[in-house]
Amino acid sequence: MLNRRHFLSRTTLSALGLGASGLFSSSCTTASSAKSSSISKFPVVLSTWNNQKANAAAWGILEKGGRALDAVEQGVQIPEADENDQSVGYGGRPDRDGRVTLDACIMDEQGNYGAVCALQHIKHPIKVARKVMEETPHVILVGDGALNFALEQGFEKENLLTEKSKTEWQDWLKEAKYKPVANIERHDTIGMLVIDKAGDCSGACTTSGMAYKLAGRVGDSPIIGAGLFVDNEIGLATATGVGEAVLKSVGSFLIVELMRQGKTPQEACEEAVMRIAKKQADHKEIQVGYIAMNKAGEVGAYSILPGFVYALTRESGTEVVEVPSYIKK
Ligand code: SD4
Repeated sequence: MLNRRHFLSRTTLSALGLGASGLFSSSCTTASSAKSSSISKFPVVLSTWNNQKANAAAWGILEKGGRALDAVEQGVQIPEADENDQSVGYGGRPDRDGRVTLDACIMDEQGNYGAVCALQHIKHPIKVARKVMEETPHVILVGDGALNFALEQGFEKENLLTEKSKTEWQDWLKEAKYKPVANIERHDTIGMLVIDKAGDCSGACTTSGMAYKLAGRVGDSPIIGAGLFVDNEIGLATATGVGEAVLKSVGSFLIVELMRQGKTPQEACEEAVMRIAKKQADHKEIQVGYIAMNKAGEVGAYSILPGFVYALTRESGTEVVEVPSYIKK
C-alpha cells in the first residue's frame, strides 16, 4: 500500500465552506484504514495534482446526492477557468504556433464517453465533451469540427491565450527548442475520478496538452483507455504526464483491466508504470503519473519520477498525498 504516503496538507471540507465534519485522525492514515473506519466510503473524489478546489466543487454536488458525472464535470471546470493554471483550459500554454488547443474527455457509469481534441477558443472543453457524449452519435470531435459543434451548442468563442502564456511563448520562440516537460509543476493536467453516494463511477480529464507542441498534436488525455477509463463494475483510472508514453501503453485501460484480474489499485498503477519503464529507454526523462480507484473506494497511485501528488476527498476531508515513484528522489 502507500506506505510512503505523506500528507502535504489536510483541509476540512467545512474549512472550504462545504459543511463536512471531522479531520483525518492520523497523518499516516492509509487508503485501507480509511476504508475500514466508520467514515462512509462514498462519495469519494480523487484527482491528479493539488486540485483541492476542484475536489471541493465536485463535493458540492456529491454531498447533495448528485451524480458522479455531474461532479466530475463541475470539478474540472475549476482549473479550466483558472488562468494561473497554465496546463488546463483558459491560460493554458499554446502550441508552437501560439494557439491554445485543448483536449478533454468524460466517461460515465454506463460506459458512455465523449471527447474533444485540439479544441480552440472554448474555455470549458469538458462541457463540450459531455455534449459530444450526450447530443451526438459520436464519441470524439476534433479541431474545427469540435469548435463548430461547440458554437452550435451555444458556447461562447473566447481568446484563451493570456498575456502571461503569450509572453512565455514568445520567449520560447527565441530558441524554439522542443522538449516536452510535463509535471514539473504541482498544478498540471487534471484527471478526476469520482464514486457517488449510489456507488456509481465517472471520470473526466482535461488539459491544454504539452506546451509548444506541434500543431495538431493530441495527447492521451482525451483518448479513451489512455488518459481515462471507467468501468462501473471494476473501478477507474486516469493519467497525467507525457501523453505519448501513456498512449503507447493504453495506461488507464490497462490499470482497470489489472484491477479486474484482482490487483489492488496500487499494484495496478505500479504495473502500468513498469510497462513504460521496461519499454521506453528514455523513461528516466519523462514523467507519467497514474491514479486509480476500485469499486470499494480503495485508492492507488504511482509515477515514474518523484514529485507527483494527488488530492483525495472523502466525508472526513481532503488530503494531498505525495505519490511513490519508480525513480526515487
Ligand atoms: C498530454 N498528458 O497532453 C497530457 C499532459 C499532462 O501533465 O498530463 N501534463 O500529454
